Amino acid sequence: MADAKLYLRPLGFLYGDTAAEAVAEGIALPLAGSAIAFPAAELIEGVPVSTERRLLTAKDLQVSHDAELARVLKAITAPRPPFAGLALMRPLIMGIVNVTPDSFSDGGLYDTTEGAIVRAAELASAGADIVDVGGESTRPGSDPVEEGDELCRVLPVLEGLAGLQAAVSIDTRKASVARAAARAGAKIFNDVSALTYDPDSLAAAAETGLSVILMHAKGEPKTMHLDPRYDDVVLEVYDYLEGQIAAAEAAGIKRARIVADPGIGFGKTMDHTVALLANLSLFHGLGVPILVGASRKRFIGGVAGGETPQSREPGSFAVALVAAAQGAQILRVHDVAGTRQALSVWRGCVAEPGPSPLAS
Ligand code: 7PJ
Repeated sequence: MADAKLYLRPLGFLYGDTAAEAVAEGIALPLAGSAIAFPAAELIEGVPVSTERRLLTAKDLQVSHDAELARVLKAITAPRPPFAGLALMRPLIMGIVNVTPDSFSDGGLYDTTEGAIVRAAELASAGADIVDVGGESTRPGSDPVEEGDELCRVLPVLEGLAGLQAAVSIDTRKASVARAAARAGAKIFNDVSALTYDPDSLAAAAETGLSVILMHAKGEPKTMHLDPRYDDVVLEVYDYLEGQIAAAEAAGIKRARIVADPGIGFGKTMDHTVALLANLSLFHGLGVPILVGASRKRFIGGVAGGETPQSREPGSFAVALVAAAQGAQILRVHDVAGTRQALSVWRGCVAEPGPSPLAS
């Protein structure tokens, strides 16, 4: 069965000089063209009838005559072109700017607009590579927002971000909002519905030239948390994203402009989320950069306690490292400075041999 569907999950990551040496020796392969290498991978085939999983070394992978395996391996190892003008050699940080009325303790629209602009500037100076501006809450249990209301919330903010030292992303499910955002200078259309909510979204992305983030969600925000079920959450989310990437390409959106996101918390239980994060490296087989947005989400409280979103910050840093260690290219977070510190210490320790970067 040379062309049956299969999945590869890179394992056993190496970093820094060790990774480069192992790749040069042919005993490991580069992950998405980055400085991370993997010496082995789990092969998953026969899904769903007779699913079989076995470990293969980098050598096994390279000598395989299976065309589908070679295709997936190429997708995993190939360098990723810059996304929205940003090189992907280290994890990028996307800072969250909410322009939803419940995000600020008091004040009307003017305060919210001003507050959001100030917040975006703070995040950029804290080192955010991207700021993600959203005017519709899509948290579990939330109601949809009218298009006009959403535009009124986000447009003045986007207009106030001209000249910001970070790429601007619009977090929306609506094509008209994305089109207006593009006119105001946004570079990224971040859609938690993977361009499926609004029938005009694929065309809007293609016509504006915006880069897109395609996120998996099961169900609608209002009800998605109630009883999500999957046979195999990891493979189902992968298949869904693969289909949406193909749909986006068919609509004229270049692959270099696409990022995939497993959609942490969107129609997933704590166990589903943990499975996705533990198997994140599998998603490199999609052949596009991976974004993870786990910051302050509910599952952190489920795993480790933490009733309020703010109290889940340490767990959020831990998830950022779990994702970065598997080569995730973009991390969507609330605390940009804290995430940067966590990533810098981690990178300093794993990627650069010699004296500890903490010693100075
Ligand atoms: C995500 C998002 C996410 C992407 C939100 C929250 C809910 N966009 N927008 N990925 N989450 N791409 O931040 O708690 O996980 S809104």
